[in-house]
Amino acid sequence: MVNTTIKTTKSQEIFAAAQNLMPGGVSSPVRAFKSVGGQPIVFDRVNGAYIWDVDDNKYIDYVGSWGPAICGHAHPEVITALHTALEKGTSFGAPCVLENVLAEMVIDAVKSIEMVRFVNSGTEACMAVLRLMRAFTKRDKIIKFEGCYHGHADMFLVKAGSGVATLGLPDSPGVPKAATSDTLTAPYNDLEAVKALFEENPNQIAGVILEPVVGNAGFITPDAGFLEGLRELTHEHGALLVFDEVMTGFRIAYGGAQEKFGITPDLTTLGKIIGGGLPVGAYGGRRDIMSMVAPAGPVYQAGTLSGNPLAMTAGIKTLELLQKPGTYDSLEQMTQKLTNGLLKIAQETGHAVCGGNISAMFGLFFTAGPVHNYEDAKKADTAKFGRFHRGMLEHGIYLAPSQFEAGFTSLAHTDGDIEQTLAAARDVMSSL
Ligand code: KE4
Repeated sequence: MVNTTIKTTKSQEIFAAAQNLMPGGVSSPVRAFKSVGGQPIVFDRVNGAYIWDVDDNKYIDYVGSWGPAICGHAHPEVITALHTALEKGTSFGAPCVLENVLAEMVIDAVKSIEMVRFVNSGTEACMAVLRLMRAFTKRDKIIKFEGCYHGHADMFLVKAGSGVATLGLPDSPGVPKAATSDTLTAPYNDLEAVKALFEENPNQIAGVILEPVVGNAGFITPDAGFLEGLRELTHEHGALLVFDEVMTGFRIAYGGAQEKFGITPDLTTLGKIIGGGLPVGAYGGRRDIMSMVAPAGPVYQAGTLSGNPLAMTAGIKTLELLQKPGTYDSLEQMTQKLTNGLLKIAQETGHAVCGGNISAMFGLFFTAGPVHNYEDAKKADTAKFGRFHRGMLEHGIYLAPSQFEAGFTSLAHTDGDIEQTLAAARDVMSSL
């Protein structure tokens, strides 16, 4: 029992039972609060920027289901659209015009995407894009970056971020050497290391995959020239550049981080926001590459529920809402006010903290920084982060339960919410 001022009786009962039924009592590891201490709160309902737990405590939510809730949870227009779609059934397993609609919206939004394939999660999108990279280049090796997370497929569980970093797992048992022997890693923001890998593995590297803004080692932004350098290096060595925009897509900008930074990758993965809260992932890019995907080409990938009408409906409505003029300016201003406020309060209360935001994605490290890569991130005081997280929770503020995750704002957060959050942070940081 963790000393807490909020009533968590029902959460504790439900979570205790859950631990007998599901490993760790959760459907995804990071939810178990392992690295922040205490036990997770069990959600009852969400709406807009808020969560209510099963003990009827209310929280301002800065996780937003890890990204999808950028328009606010249970947006009335999304819910209404889903009710209408539900009348026509839930899953077809056959072509449906809604897939055309969402595909056109994604292709219009993300300039590098000429064709797209829908799947059911970011993990599936990254798995498929890896197979496609290898098929197109006829090379097997890939480069990923320490601390970046591309879902839980075997070949990516090498120095991965997110829950792997949160739990401090040395990668994962059950992953055969053969699955990761072609996965090369480099520190994020280290072009020299990437150049060396290309020189040591001539004509063997299919491509480089990265989070263009990292959200799975905490929030880490690309140094000036890093993304451009990767574009040049991959061109030079006949390799592909793949942006994993599962988290940054439609969050950093409507056209993703690639629009924000003016870089054109060859392939992109998407997820989270394009599903509007229902399970969707996608991969897309150059037509000459995507045309290799079955049944147009020989690269096999499939999925029972891919492109299902409910998920397409939620994604379509969410992107429509994001198209409203001024969306990203208001997300930037509000998130900047939050992040700058938190940094200022940390400074005034004597804590070494660094961080920042890009649009509706932000992060805070309990270390003086700067944080350019995963090694830097690991210098953060995770125990202090845990105390901060718990303190904020008791003040009704729900932050991602790990130092190695990012924070997410939404169009539903108000200035009052930001003020309330900063007041809570001042309280908590004063007694950390
Ligand atoms: P999913 O399979 O969880 O839909 O997507 C995997 C994935 C791929 N690429 C990036 C950049 C991602 O951020 C993710 C998933 N993000 C985590 C949050 N750090 C999902 C939360 C969780 O694992 O519970």
